Amino acid sequence: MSRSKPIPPVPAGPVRPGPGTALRPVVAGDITGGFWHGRREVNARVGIPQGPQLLESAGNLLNLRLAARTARGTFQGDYPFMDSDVYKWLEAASWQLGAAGTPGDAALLAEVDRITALVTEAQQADGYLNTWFQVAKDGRRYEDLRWGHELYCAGHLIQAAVAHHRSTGGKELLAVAVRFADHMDSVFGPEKQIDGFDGHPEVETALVELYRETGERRYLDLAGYFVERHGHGLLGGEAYCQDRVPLRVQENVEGHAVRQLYLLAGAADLAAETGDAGLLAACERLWAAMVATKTHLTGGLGAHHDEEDFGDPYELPNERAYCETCAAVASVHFSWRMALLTGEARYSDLVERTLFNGFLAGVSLDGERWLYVNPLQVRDGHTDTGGDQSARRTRWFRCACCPPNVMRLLASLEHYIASTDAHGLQIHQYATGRYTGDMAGDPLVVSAHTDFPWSGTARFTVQEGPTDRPWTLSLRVPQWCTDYRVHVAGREAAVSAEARWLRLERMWAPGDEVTLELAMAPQLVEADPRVDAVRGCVAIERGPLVYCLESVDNPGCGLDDIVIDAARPLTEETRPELLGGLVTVAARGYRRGIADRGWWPYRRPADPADPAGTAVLRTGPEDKAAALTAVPYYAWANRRDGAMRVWIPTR
Ligand code: FUB
Ligand code: ZN
Repeated sequence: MSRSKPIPPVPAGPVRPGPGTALRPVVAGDITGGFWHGRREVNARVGIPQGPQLLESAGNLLNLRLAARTARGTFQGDYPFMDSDVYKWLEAASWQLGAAGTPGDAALLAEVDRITALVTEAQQADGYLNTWFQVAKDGRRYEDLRWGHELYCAGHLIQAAVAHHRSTGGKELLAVAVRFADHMDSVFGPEKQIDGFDGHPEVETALVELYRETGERRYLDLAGYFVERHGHGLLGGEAYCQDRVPLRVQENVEGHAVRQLYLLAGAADLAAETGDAGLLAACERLWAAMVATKTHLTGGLGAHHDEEDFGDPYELPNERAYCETCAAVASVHFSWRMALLTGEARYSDLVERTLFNGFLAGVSLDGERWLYVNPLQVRDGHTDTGGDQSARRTRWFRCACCPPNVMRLLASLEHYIASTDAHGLQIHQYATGRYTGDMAGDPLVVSAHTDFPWSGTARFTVQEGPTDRPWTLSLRVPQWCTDYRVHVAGREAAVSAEARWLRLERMWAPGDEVTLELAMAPQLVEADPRVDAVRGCVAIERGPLVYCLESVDNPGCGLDDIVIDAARPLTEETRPELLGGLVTVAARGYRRGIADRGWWPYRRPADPADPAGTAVLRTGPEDKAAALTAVPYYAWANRRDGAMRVWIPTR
């Protein structure tokens, strides 16, 4: 494949909203260096290329051949959504083909073409496509909307097709997606064969994007129909599949976390296209309630292993935290749409926190092993049951939804960094690269150079833009940052953040430079006191990174016995040789000497006036001072198995 890469006239990434949003994605983005470039390089070199072989050995590709009747055998895998892994991989590979570093990757393009052909052959004449129902269920379609995942898979197919079309100009996969969408449109609707929706949302956001790609209004209407049919008991009324209550009146997020978040992403897309204020208000309300009451420090979402769902407000366990990697991906999708819709910085704060912590922990540093669940603690003496929900990294899963989800987000990450509007360009995330906005037809090109998250300094250079009128470069001040300085052309600029956006409105010329310095000393944070699981504990953060203790760095006693001395300062150390290069944080604390309690572990408090020992750090004669070493959470579980904890007791 030989392609030049002219600047596309419209945003080339996963979300291309119409005129109804406050902000628009940049028309082109390119991460050229620094932290995220490193993670994306591993994804491009190791993560994505291993996909076809893994999909072959797990049977996903054979299922397509069986559906096409070009092979003989029985359905492979345990789940009706095996096809979705193929589609997510196709989406990841397509974004990768569109990324600036990889045009002309002939081997990857050949794999995409080969697998696209398998998908095309498996599709039925009327547009239907789901290998589970075609092969294992004798073609009995739509008999189990609650669990069948047919439209969920269709959603992933559509997103792959849009990515393929936007990145490569290829129309084959888009044609498959359009045929399936037309089929769905002929079957689903109030007056049609089936009045219902899929128990796993995903098709809603995908159909809106297909509308954006093709201009076909029926897809937007179908997405709207699906969103509105949730919550009326059509699938039995369970929160699990978002059927207990309509989104418009729902008070807090509930049920299966990934399902909830994909549905909200679709609702935000709909609000963007239709201007539906009620739907936007529901999205804002649910996002705020989720963040205030159901979000782990890492941005992880989903408290329960049982049903992979949200817990009650403030029910945020550590060692049993579910925090599925897919939920982190879905959260980024939802929050980014909300950032574009409203222009508010808080949505990009959550994107940042999730990307650097709850999301990135999902893939090993070498790109070969994965976590499906992302706990905040693994106890000393942990017995791991293995399997998909293991707290140990795994090569692939029986339910392999998370790995290709990580691949597709990393491969499209450049589209989540910056946005543009009629006034200029906004930087949401700090990543070395080049971002091209479109200010009412005028290209704006700004490059960024930063060592973030290791340092809080980012330098921006105007590369291109109108010189005959002022425009605004906006920089987000992250939620964790309380102190910052800005220099424009080497001179300190007196600028204060409004709603955490620094607005630099100037007559800019190519070559103009802005330097932002965000103070990012390590700090301790505590949780809302209603989070019982971590009462009396603190966690270490530095900039956007949440830190954790791992037993490999803290030998000599179990992590369950460690107490941090919160009054002592934290210090940091740059460790280029450790885990790909990172900054560690050191704290002082104690290894708690536990007095013998006899056979019964419970007893009356030593001080009835202060039963939990909350007043001061108490050290007993048997306690030993300890130096504690913390590493970024995203890097945990990349060495030998052991204990880990994010939240550390203070007494
Ligand atoms: O049901 C499809 C996917 O499998 C969900 O999104 C994940 O939570 C896992 O259950
Ligand atoms: Zn998953």
